[in-house]
Order: sequence, then structure tokens, then C-alpha cells
Amino acid sequence: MIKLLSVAIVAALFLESHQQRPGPFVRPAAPVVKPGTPRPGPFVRPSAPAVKPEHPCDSLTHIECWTDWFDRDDPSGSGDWETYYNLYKENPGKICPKPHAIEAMTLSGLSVAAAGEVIFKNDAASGFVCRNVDQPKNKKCSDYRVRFSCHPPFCGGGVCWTNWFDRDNPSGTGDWEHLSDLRNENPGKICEYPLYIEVVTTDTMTPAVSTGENFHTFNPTQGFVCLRKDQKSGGCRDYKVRFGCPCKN
Ligand SMILES: [Ca+2]
Ligand SMILES: [Ca+2]
Repeated sequence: MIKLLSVAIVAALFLESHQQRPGPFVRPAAPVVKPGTPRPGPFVRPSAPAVKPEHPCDSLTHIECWTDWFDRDDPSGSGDWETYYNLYKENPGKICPKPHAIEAMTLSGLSVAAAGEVIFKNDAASGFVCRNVDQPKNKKCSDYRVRFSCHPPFCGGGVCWTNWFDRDNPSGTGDWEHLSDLRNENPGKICEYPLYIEVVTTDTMTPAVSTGENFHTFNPTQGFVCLRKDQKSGGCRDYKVRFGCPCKN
């Protein structure tokens, strides 16, 4: 009993002493933050992290990024079972406790939609499951790999940032910094699968999350869009964006 009690006290002290440390370790159950919601960033929680971040972006808990790809199963049995529970258990420290998105792709590079198979599960909590029994004409599932969207540091490898990009001004319908446009206009300058996006105002370098404006799009797979119609003030500030890419070895 005493032993149990002391374990509880140590656990409580540990939690207490780590409460000021930003990152998913201290708030594993942090709610999913949708674009458009003011999110906590380093400027509203200025306390220094207890552990020196491995990468400069590790303290930016508003940044979302993708883990490595995982492929734990193949469809030779009852199907392709890329379940979150098993992947989390089999890859300690590599996947966050509460990922807020999942992406699945066949090993040959097709999206789930393009593969056109009947999918049993495809959500961040369950993971991905394709069952052979669900497929028509005794066909088997393709072999899929999956990755999850987490906050740092649950993303693989080092991070290398692109240059800043500012392709639009907010004078029209808003400030459009879509990844697809930026990629077309800056060939070869942005990696295929950015892990992070960082957005700041062009004039004062204020992080987008600290401006109080609502954002239509704000993620590393689509880029950033601020629409004037979404703002109480009737206008967006001018933003610039950059992307965090896996470093090439
Ligand atoms: Ca697989
Ligand atoms: Ca802009």
C-alpha cells in the first residue's frame, strides 16, 4: 500500500514538474486543433522547455507534421492490418498517443481512393484495415502503408526548412498561400511531403496563431489560406509561409 502510495506521489510530482513543458508528452490528450481556431504557440506559453529541443521546431506545438510511413502487415492472411494499436506498440516513441489524422497509400503509391478497394477502417484512432473478405470477386487487398499526423517530436528524422514564400497579398478575397501554387511557382524548392508549415505575418513576423485571425487552410499538405470573409475585422494580414521538409542525407 505504502509502495503504491509513493508511486502515486512520484507520478504526481513528475506531472507537476513537467506541466510547464510544451509538447505532446505533457498534454497527450490535447484536443484536435482545427484550422481557424486560435491555437497556443510559443508566444502565449513562453516558459522555457525543460528539455532542449532536438530541432528548433520541437517547441512549436501548434505545428503539425507527419510521422514516418509504417507497413507492418501484408494482405496474405485475412487482409492488411495497419492498426493504430499495433503500430503504436511496435514502434515506441515514433507515433504520438493521439494522432489527429491518418494517411494510407499502397506500396505502389496509390491513394486509397485511387486503389478503389473496400476499406474496413481508415481513421486515426483505429488505424487502417483492408479485409480480403470485403473485396469483390475473391480479390485480395493491396498492401498499404500508413502514416499519422502528430505534433513534434513524433516525426522522423531531421527537419530542414524551405525559404519563406509570400505569393499573395490579402487585397482580394484573402491571402492565398496554397502549397500547390507555391510549388508550381517555385519548382524544386519545396519537398514532396512537407512535415511542417510555419506561417508568420510579413511585417512583424508574428506567428499566425498569435494574430487571432481565423484561417481557412493551415496545414503542411495544403498550405495556408486566410479569407477576408472569415475575419471580424473584414481583412487578413499579409502572411508568408515556409515548410519543414525531411533533411536529405
Ligand atoms: Ca501493409
Ligand atoms: Ca501573403
